[in-house]
Amino acid sequence: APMDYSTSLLRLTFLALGAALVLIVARSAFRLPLAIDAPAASFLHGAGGCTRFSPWACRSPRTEKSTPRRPSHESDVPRHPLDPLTVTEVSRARDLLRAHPPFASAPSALAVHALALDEPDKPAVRRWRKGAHALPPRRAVAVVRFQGESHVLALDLTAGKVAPLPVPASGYPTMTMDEQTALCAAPFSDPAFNATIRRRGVRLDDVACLPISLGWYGPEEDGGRRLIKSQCYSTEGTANFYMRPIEGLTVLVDMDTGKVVHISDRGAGIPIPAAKNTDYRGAANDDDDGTDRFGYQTVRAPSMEPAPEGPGFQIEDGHTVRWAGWEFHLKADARAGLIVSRATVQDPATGARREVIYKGMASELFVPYMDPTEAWYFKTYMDAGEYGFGLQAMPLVPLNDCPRHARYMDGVFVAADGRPYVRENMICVFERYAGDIAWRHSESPITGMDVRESRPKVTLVARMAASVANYDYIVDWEFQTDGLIRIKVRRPQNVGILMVKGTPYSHMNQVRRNEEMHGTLLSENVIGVIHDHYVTFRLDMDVDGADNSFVRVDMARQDTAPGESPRRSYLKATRHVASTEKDARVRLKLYEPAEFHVINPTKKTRVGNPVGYKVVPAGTAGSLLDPEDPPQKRGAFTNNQVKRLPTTRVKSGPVGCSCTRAKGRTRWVRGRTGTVRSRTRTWCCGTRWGSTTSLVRRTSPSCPLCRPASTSSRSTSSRATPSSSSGPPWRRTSPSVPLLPETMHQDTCVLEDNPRAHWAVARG
Ligand SMILES: [Cu+2]
Repeated sequence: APMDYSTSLLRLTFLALGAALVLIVARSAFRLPLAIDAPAASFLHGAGGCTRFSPWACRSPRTEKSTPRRPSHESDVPRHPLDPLTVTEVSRARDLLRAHPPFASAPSALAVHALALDEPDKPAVRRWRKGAHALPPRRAVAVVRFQGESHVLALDLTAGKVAPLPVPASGYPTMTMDEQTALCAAPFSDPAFNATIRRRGVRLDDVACLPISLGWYGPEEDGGRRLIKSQCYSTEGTANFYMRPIEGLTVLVDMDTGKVVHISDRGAGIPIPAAKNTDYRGAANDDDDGTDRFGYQTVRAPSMEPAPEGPGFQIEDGHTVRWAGWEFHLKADARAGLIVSRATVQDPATGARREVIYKGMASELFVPYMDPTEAWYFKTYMDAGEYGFGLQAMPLVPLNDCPRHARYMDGVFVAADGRPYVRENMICVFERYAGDIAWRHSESPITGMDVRESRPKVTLVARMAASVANYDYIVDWEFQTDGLIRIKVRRPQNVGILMVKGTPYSHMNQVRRNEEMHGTLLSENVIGVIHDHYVTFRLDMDVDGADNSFVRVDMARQDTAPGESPRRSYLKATRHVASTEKDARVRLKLYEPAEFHVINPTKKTRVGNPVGYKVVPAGTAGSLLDPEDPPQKRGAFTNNQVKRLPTTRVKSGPVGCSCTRAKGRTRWVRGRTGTVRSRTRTWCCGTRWGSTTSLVRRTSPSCPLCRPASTSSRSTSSRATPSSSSGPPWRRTSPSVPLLPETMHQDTCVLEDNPRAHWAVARG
């Protein structure tokens, strides 16, 4: 039960204050500044510095005092070509936008939906060396709305130039947080809405509404307007208001005007589920003295003290992470959440630094619900493109979300009014040790050798957690000492907070035989609706250089010839280098297994195989929807579990895609002044980032992983090095991989996996 609409602000508010007084609480929590147009420079200080668009991003004086180590964002400067826009740069971009002719006439009417670094071209980034080269010119791409129109603009922050870029043909930009928050209040401005709430015997103060993206279902639903649907819940008696839907009540709102367009009210006979036993807060089970009502032992994370010399990793210049031979650039992104770039690893045999991934990130999350009825059919969320995966990532909770020795990284994002704000502690980096063994071997007495080798499994994790309405996604990028990178997407709890449907039924004995419920009766008056979660990753692999090929290794039965062998059959691997995009569109089949390798055909291992990485989809699923079903057309990137895209498509700018309400096909453009090429057709969102997509099952414990396709003899020998030699032995393994030859230019791998609907169980 995931979903995503929503305003994290509301959730925070509910968590902090319990239910109640949504509007009033929300309004006061905004800490409205005296003047919206106060100088941006003061944005970090005091209540007056908070913009009304970033209520949770404001730093309270208390927070500042408790984190004196934190570098000042106001004086931060970019130090790497891929560093995200700084506070100063965002402010600069804002000034440029507001002075740009179309917007200068009414700058306060300008809404910034996205503003991000326009990354320099890959060759320039790969060439760049700290200290030896100046930073490439800093550029940005902005997606804005102004007087009912979308605009995409290229900003040259150094030269102070603004140039318009082509605007996607369909769809709208990611909603701003400000919009998502304001939309929660929109229904209350409509007397008919208030009347129907009262008719149900619900207090308006107890009602919380969430903006739910619409998808795209044809022009008759579109009308050229930026629309959204709002559905509401009763917060009475529980923080888990998601369990108390006011079913069948759907409010269509025009996002540009904030006005209610239409109200569909078909659920009058459906009771609001009871609040009893729905509260997930720990304190809800406590007695007055703070102990658990039933005497359950409270389990706390064991403390894991860093070594006296400090944690085993360093973060240099704010974004460059180094650990156990690994080095990568890490940053927060409003849309993708976190982005790992320029991941390289040191070869234990030669000491040389070897490239692995140029850029990797979540490109889209697609969550279609499987209920075609009026109040549910449109629930086909794109959590990244519509809501902003990074925008929804809340500050991590030290010691509970990340262990004691973790270090934290902030996100600098842009509010709708163009001002920068800081999302503190959005990413954490830490060494993980969970008691597992990375490698071991003991000799048996048979050989007479006294060998007992064992290395603890210590990994490095970069983590974020996005709270998209009721749903919390934890994304871990985990780096191993043997060269493996594992991307995990999890929800933290087996029993999460569900997006449920109200029903008149309180027991299965009331349900007619063969009645289609589109889900499971979880509790009295509550149905958990079947749905999918697809998380798509784009992995732009640069294994030992940018010249990589995508190889599919098909495994099939080979029959022996009569008399050839006592065996009648064996498994034979056949390698195909993808030469077209179609070649690298993978649909996984259990009895037609395959492996997926990204190789560098120009670089060979000692025995002559090309080096490469294997991309391993873990926990996969394929969409069962009709390919012509509107949600599936939008989410067509889920048609394949692994997909390679041509290099040319990898050039997509960071913010050029308009996902909200986009039709199946949309367009994106490269966002760079002077290099704007013709528009390229591609699927929105999933492949927007170009190259690869991996669909990950959100509910599986671990998802896709990239790892060496196999172990080279060199790495094996290094593993066998006695631990008494210099340095931690478990850090000496090789990422090199033997693979097959071939040529072809491509960029990435991918994987995917996704989930069939999960049937959740409600508490109570
Ligand atoms: Cu779910």
